[in-house]
Amino acid sequence: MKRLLAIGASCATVLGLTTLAGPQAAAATGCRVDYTITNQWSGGFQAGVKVTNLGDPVSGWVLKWTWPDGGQKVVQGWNATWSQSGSTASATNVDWNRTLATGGTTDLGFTGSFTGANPKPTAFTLNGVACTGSIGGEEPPPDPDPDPGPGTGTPVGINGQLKVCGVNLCNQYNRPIQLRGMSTHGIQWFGKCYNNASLDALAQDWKSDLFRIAMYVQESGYETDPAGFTSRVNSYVDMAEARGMYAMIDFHTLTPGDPNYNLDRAKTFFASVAARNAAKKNVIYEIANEPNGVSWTAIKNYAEQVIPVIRAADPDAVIIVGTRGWSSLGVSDGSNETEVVDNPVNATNIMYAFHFYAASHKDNYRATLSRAATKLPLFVTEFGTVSATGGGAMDRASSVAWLDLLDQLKISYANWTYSDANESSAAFKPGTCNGSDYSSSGVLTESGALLKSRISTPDTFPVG
Ligand code: IDC
Repeated sequence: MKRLLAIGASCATVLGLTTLAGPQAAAATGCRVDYTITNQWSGGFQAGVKVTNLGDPVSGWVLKWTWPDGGQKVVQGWNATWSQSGSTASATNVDWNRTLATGGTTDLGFTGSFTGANPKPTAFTLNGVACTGSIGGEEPPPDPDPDPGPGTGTPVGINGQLKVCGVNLCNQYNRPIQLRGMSTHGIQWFGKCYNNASLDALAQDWKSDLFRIAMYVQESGYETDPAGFTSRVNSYVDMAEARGMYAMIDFHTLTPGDPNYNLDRAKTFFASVAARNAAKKNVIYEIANEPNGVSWTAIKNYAEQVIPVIRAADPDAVIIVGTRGWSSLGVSDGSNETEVVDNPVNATNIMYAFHFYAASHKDNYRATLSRAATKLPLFVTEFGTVSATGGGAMDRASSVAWLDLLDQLKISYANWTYSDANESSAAFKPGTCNGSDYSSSGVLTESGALLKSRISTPDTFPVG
């Protein structure tokens, strides 16, 4: 309201019509559209369309534009329902991106056909209002009395040191929260993707709460250079901290599947990173990514040896324990959560990992998670929108069902991967990390666009 009054005072003529109806009826409107042609071939092209709502929050929207030379047609689009009438294209929200907060963005895209020169559209409307990149056609004056109030600030600034309370992840006020964020790919391969520009985009543009640092142990990872990988992990922790994000240190065991194979390495590594980062509030430890081909008893035994090493240096951090069958709570091995419920790790302030890949893991995995969430503190430290190989087509319906379920249960998550790997689970198109643009919609894959639109919605962290 403060902002509306300020605009009314400075540009009464622009808002003259609406202010006549009384200040309470004068909804602020405004939008910005960034349209990027990301690929073009003979007669066809692909474009990314980033929509930013600059006005009051909207619940339901239609974006329209008219092609300047009438030569283009939308062939297939995503993240909206698309149609075209004559030379006017329309994109209508789908259910999960219906709400756009003030400053909220959503990334859409489509493939199209064209004849002629394929000029970009220059005029866009959102719910009938011209998208001029400002509110009501004018830049608002700066707020003379900015009042951040509760609920603003960075995720770590608001929530502080985390702890497990009951089955929830809780903040410094002992209130349950959900963290939403992204996982790196293997840092031994994709180090070029983790730099100041990409971390800025993750914190500011994606509004991510969490940065998971996937440090493979095998596959040219930690075992080849323990000191080098330890120091890289620490520098990523610092980069996340500088931007107010939580950092999850993932000891990314995968093959071999028995975490005890790496027990000595885990003790050495965690003793070092826990001592170095003990005073920080933003660190979460994940001690074994995906145990596989191994019993729950063996995993529990590993956890009960590694956890005390971390606790000795950093007594209050949350620690996450992987579960049987690639962190499926045993489901991928034909078991279920009861083996953990009946025989939990003997430690406090811990959570259990649950992983899924939306195109491979559906209703029976969702049922397990829902059931287990009433009994165990769970953290989805890794999931993909695609198949368990990390590739194949994105399964949008299953991914949205999963994300809705996680939101409903307030289960925190990190998506695989914030990288430009040449596989459909990656958020960026191949080659993105060779450049410096991590923000425009044109660099996102279909999975990246979905995740960015989900993660960047405002957090509702409870305070006090
Ligand atoms: C995959 C990567 C792929 C890499 C492979 C082996 O996406 O590029 O070649 O690992 O290192 C997991 C694992 C995660 C996998 C991912 C997709 O935690 O390391 O990454 N996945 O297969 N569990 C289930 C799926």
